[in-house]
Amino acid sequence: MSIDSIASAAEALREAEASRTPRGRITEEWAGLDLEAAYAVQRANIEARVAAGERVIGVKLGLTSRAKQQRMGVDSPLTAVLSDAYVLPADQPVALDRLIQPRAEPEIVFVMRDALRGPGVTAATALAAVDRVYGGFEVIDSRFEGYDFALPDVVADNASSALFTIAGVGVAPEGLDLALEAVVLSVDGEVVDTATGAAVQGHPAEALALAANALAARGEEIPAGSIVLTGGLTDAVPLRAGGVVSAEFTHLGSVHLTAE
Ligand code: OOG
Ligand code: MG
Repeated sequence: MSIDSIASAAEALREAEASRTPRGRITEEWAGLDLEAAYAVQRANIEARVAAGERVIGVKLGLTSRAKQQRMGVDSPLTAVLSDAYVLPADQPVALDRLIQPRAEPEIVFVMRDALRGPGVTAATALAAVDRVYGGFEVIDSRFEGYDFALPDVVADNASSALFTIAGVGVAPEGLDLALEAVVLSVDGEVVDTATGAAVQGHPAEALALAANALAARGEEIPAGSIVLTGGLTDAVPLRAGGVVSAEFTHLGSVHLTAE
């Protein structure tokens, strides 16, 4: 795909986000938008954010759990980039008028002590580079109408990223069995879903290793200090004005999201 096409597809996604107007799949409009071109579109829009003064603070994985893959109809994990503009301070409500069709999903989140660079990163080496582990929520907001996308579309759309928040002060990874770390997801006090860390690639550290190895294939690494979202543990739930969505983790604390 030509550089011009990558730039125009990137602009179309920025425009959808800025105007809060969801659009159709870009893979239908830009023939030849394969996975490589999609990561180039993702990168172009991160560069635009950085040029506008935002800072890259980490990496996220998308579609690492079967719950997410089945719901979205895409069976391959992907990576995306976190900017400081996505941070939602704890206890701050989600402003629905700034978003298109927000949904919340509970995630296990790593903060890295050391850099990680693939290839060949294993779950064990990945976990050894982690400083602290947090429970959190990601708020996704696809720029595609009804979350209707193929893998290159969602890659180009920076994996539907919009906001994320993390709970508490974090826990050192050594004492945790993250495959067995459970989460209970509630909406307005009613339990709607449950999962354990094994939902994401068998273990969240497998997801972290996957990210390091996938980034290495594109010449990138996970720098020390990065925040890494390992992917929704359950299907995401829509946010509604006045509603409360809660994620209670076994050892990682509780996170509550309100929306207005
Ligand atoms: C894609 C974003 C996926 C996750 O945690 O799986 C993601 C989507 O579901 O719109 O953030
Ligand atoms: Mg997510």
